[in-house]
Amino acid sequence: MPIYHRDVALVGAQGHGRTSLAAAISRVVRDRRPDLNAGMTTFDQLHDAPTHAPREQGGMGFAMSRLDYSLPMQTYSLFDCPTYDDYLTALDQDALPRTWAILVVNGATGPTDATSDAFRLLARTKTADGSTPATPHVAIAFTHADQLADEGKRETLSRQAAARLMQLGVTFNADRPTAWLSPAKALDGDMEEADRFLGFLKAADEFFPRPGR
Ligand SMILES: Nc1nc2c(ncn2[C@@H]2O[C@H](COP(=O)(O)OP(=O)(O)O)[C@@H](O)[C@H]2O)c(=O)[nH]1
Ligand SMILES: [Mg+2]
Repeated sequence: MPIYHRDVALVGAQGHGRTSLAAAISRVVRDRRPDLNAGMTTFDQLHDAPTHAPREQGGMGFAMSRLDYSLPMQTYSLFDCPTYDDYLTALDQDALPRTWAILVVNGATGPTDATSDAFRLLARTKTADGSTPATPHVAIAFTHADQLADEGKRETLSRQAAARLMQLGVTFNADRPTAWLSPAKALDGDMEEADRFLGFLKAADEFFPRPGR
């Protein structure tokens, strides 16, 4: 059976849960598919992606948190993207048109201007020939789901996030993968939460075009 690879960029405002989401995904896939993920970096080995530009830190080396994992039919490289544009140099520029982005939004507080700024960094990147804007395929993950159960309020925040993406030129389909997740619960080993994570990843895989086709 063919195996497809996806690069997945986690983008979002500082403090909205990117690192927690990456850690939770690593726990879920390792727990559920240990056969496919025997040698993976585990959630407790992940380091927090830096937020400030290296040049502001006196030339300190560039660092980005990356997690490789597998699910049936797919391998993934998940990038916990810092909220500054230097991280883009570490992504494969040719791969950007097929990069799958997860916009991470704190579900307790909603999207902010920093959410838009973080996404804009990715969306404005050019492909190798310098001409085509590489607008990635984007799913939306609301974190802190344990802190906001009210369906009406969730609906309002979803609309706000959709409006921000539309302002950035990303067309918004009603069936775009959107999930309310609690990385905190997934990291505690909550089984229902793990199912929700896997459902979200599966929905995104089915929604976005397969690479190489
Ligand atoms: N209650 C709750 N807190 C969370 C959840 N996910 C993340 N957090 C907390 O939110 C804060 C910011 O998360 P972090 O992953 O560091 O954000 P980042 O800056 O985007 O990487 C941390 O204190 C996390 O523990 C969640 O699902 N529920
Ligand atoms: Mg972080």
